Amino acid sequence: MNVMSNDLKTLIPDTQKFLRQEMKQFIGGEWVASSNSDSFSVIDPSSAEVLAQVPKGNAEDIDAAVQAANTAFNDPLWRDMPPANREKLMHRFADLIEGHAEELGQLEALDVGMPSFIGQHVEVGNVLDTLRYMAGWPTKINGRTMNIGEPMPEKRFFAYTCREPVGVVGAIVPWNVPLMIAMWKIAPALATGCTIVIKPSEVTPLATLRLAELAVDAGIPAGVINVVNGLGHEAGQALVEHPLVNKISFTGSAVTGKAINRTATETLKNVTLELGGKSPVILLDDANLDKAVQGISMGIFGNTGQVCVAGSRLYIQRGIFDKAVDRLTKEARSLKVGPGLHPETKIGPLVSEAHRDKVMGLIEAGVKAGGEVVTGGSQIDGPGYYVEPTVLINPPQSSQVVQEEIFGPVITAIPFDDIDEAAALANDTTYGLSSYVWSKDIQRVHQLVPKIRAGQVYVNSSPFPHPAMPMGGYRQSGIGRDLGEEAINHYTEHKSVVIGIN
Ligand code: TXE
Repeated sequence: MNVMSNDLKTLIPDTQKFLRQEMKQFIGGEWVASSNSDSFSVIDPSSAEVLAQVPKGNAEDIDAAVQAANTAFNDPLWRDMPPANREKLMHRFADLIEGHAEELGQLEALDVGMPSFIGQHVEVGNVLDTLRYMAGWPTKINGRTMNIGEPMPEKRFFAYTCREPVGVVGAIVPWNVPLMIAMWKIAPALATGCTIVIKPSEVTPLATLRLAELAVDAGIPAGVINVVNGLGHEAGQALVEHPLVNKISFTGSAVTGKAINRTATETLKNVTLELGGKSPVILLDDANLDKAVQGISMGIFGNTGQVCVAGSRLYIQRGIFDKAVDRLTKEARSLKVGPGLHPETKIGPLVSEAHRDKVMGLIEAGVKAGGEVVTGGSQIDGPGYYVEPTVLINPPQSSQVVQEEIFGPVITAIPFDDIDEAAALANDTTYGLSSYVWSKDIQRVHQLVPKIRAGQVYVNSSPFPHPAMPMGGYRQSGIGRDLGEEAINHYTEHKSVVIGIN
């Protein structure tokens, strides 16, 4: 075993057993062979070795899954289930996931490359928090009675609104935190009485398949959660086109999000898009530098920077620029890079060779544009797809490395003089997903927060998606919101009922 590769002998028996089974589609509550014999390989990014062969589903498989989801949606067993029973099922599902947290964490470590400790405790932790938070909603989704007066002479009315599930949801999920993002779409679907067909990323499908199996073990009726593996332009496209799918919830790149939005227009689907970001971090000169450096480091190097809310553009008030860069450099150098299953690993490999090459290309473009690498900047030789945590100072604000989402362990640092300049630099991007402010001065914080055009502002904190807080972006970071009450709204239709009573 290469020291930079996962040692599969350290996997727990449950994970080994799951990896040995033949991967199929999960449709109507059972494993189903794909309509064709094509498959793709799932690769361990720490070793470039094949972990599993997964069927390459097509429009026929998507149709079978959508039909199963539509049947389950119209089945009184699910449709008329009392909200408290739905809540109970969701808690049972969460308890079962909790019992399998180590297995799921290991699958994420193998598939994505993240440290298995993070997979088990941070990612699966968020999966559980999301499911349990959303389990509180079924009993609280209500309409209103409306006083519409007497709009016609001598005719009286009783009027109310009610909320109904939007129907069959198509969820298209990326590879960076696959299980967590799948649950951001599954949990509101369960809470509102929708059914769902998930198309995981072809790069990281394993843990999502295991999750669907656990849902059935928890008693969630067959057909409520279905998983079809396949490529984006085949299975993904077929899901977006399918006339029985009422809503698409997508997380991924802005380019694909725009294409999906165009396709979904044909059948006028309800669409939620959570796209990329290029999130600014504003470090003011009064901040607690120890805490700020740790938080900034976690916010860009966590999950090897493959996080949509990664704080990738650091703006430092000029007086503390050198000191802050020096501290961040030391912090970056202290992070242990290695395979996900190794207990000391803090930073895993990037998810694929193609993605590693994209990240390296952007670092090189940043240097060509005038940026200076103060630490990192290189890939690490070996079979895995490793890139050193990288700090790049003073690239031009207009350069590709500052404007384009890198999705890797790379942070740029640029000085500013006052908060108006900081806000202008922060907003100088096509994105608007997340943002970060580090300062102890509450007045300056409150002056800055309203100036920032982004769906989230974290003050004196690295990012953590809380299930009660809506998650999504301004501008080209997306449409709509995952999580929170906003997600419940996106998964329900509002019906107005007006009854003449005389
Ligand atoms: O994303 P895609 P990719 C960003 C990040 C990354 C870049 C490219 O910058 O480097 O996107 O990653 C499915 N119809 N983010 O190429 O293409 C695809 O199969 C329907 C940010 O992996 O967006 C996968 O399941 N579906 C992001 C999913 O879309 C299609 C997370 C995401 O793939 C499709 C991931 C189509 N035509 C990448 N084409 C975030 N917001 O967190 C592809 N797919």
